[in-house]
Amino acid sequence: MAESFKYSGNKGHGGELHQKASDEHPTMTTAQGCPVSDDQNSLRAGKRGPGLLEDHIMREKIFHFDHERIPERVVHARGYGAHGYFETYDTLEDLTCADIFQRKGEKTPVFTRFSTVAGNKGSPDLARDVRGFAVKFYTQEGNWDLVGNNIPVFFIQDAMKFPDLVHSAKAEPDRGFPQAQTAHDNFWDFVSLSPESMHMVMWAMSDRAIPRSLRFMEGFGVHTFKFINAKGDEKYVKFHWKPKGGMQSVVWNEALKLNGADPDFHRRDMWESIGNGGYPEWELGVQVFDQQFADEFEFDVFDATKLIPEEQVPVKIVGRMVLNRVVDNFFAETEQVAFCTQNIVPGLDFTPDPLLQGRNFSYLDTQTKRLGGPNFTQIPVNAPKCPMRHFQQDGHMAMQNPKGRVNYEPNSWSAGENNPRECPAHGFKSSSEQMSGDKLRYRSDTFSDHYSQARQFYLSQTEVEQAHIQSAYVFELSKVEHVPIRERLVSHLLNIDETLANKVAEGLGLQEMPDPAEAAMPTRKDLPVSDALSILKNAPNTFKGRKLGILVSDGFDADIFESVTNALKSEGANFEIIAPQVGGAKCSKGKHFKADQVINGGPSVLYDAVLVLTTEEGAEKLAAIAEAKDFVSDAYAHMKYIGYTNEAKPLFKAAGLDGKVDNGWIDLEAHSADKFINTLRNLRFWKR
Ligand code: HDD
Repeated sequence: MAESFKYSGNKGHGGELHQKASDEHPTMTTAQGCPVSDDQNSLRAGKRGPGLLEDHIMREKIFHFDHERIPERVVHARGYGAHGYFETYDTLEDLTCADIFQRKGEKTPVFTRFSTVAGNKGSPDLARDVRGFAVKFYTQEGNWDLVGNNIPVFFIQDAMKFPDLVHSAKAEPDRGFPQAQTAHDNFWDFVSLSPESMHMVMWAMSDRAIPRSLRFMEGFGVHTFKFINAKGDEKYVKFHWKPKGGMQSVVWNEALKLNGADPDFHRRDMWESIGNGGYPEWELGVQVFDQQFADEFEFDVFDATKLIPEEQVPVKIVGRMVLNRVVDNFFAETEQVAFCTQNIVPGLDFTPDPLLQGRNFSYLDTQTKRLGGPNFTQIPVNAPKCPMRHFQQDGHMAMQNPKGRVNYEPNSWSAGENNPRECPAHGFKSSSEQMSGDKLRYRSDTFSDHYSQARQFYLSQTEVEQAHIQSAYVFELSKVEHVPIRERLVSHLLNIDETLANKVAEGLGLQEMPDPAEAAMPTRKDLPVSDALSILKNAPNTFKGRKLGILVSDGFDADIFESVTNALKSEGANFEIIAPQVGGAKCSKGKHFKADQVINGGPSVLYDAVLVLTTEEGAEKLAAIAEAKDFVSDAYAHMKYIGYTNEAKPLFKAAGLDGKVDNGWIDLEAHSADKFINTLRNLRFWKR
């Protein structure tokens, strides 16, 4: 991906041309194609005189610059996209006539954008937040946008509440902060007054909201959709993305430090993974069920605050998505990509889920505003890759007006490429459903259980994960200034799990335990634990796609370095060298290695595990560098595996780690590189 680099000096004075067009550089022009002779100096009256309005070249350049920004997305402003393909594992023709699922092995191009929800475009990647997971499939029968999240449920049940939810989560309007954080009064005030949000809030307080990498998280279509086959048979379906690399998250203290060390941590990781050929991959799974299941299920399948446990309806894997190409231009593609939940294709349909119904208006509306008119569908990243034939025309930036005389129908002009007709046999058909009832604003009683699945989620976590949830609530609520809001939230937790409520109340130092919140329905205590809901119970047991940080100084052990880096390569893992100088260090055999990071630029939070290779003298020197001490003490505090040799001990001692050796430390003189990698496959030493 690296560009070739050649410095062509620009002295910037003397009125001469410094960067001439040549065989290597074509002539620069204006947007109108007029060749530019001088791009350094504006037109002026006299050598030291005022500028001239006549300077059409400067005016055009500055005018265009002034218009470079478009409105950022009102939510999911910060995102990162990549191209790839979806491969269908097998035909699903018995379930759906969607063209993308008809042929085994067929590859369909996709564009996928991941995002955080609350922060602005420039906010840090490791905010505690839901991650957007939006996929545009360019199928042969139109674009299908599966606009999901990395959490399978949503905060609210009705789209009517979306503006309130988002207003409450974003920076408070009078002060303009906090940025990219829900840890403030407005958010917790809103959710504590909206018991329907309690299930998703629980997910947001879990490790799901601080993924290690966008590559290591699941994705969900959230809503129940419909599959319709060629005979018109209907089934309900929920979509799941399962990361091939397994799930993995960071710990909160690590997230806070990562945001300082590398605010672009997730996008850089995506960029690097695609660049080095470690293509991120997910499998698409479907939970398919019929009306009878929907009628018998404990909850309403049209309620987006509920999920269907995988143990109840297994996820059938139907294909895989591989992201293998970064964008050519971030603005053109990642910024201008316009996802719309209304973009579905024959063989799929919506359900009456009131959140989905509202979304189907919102996305089209927002894209029109964001991208300036109805022709955003003609921007290459949004344009379908199958033929489009219709009589829509004109509008801002219309680039694909229909050719010829016909722009209406019915018409009596002869058939041809420019005279399409509707096709009852193959065209999109909405599923037929009987509707009746009064016109009313109403929340169905079947949507009233707000706590049972929150409880099920919490109880399905490992102890480590439960502890993370407890401290996440304490952290967030401790940033809330108004004690009654804290208490109100704890009153909901009492309806979910008493131990959790007590831990949070204790962590907050609440003076008095509130009464449990009034509940529309009692919490069900009979829902079984669902292991699929835990990250740690589904640990991937691999170090593939992960990164080891190797802290070295002059004289570091060449043999250990070589055997570890070879073992990493066979695992499909990466490493970076961190040294006192970015120029690098010499190994014990005298060979010089360039460093990837200088110590204060490569803190251990950037890595999944660390290795320290130094000499005793080197360790003494490292012991005097604050960032080197942080490197190892943070790795220890974040439950990371630490590879070392005895020479490094002075550094560990200076970092306060004397006597702290546990099974998460691997002595590379006593153990082979293979044993080291084998241990790293556990990803963290949680027992610490
Ligand atoms: Fe949304 C963007 C996901 C509810 C209105 N949403 C947006 C994106 C994702 C989601 C991933 C970013 C797409 C991209 O990368 O460009 N949103 C969801 C999920 C929801 C959800 C999974 C619940 C199941 N959203 C939701 C509701 C509404 C919106 C209920 C409005 C009533 N969402 C929007 C939006 C955005 C958006 C305002 C902002 C920018 C954009 O659409 O393109 O229209």
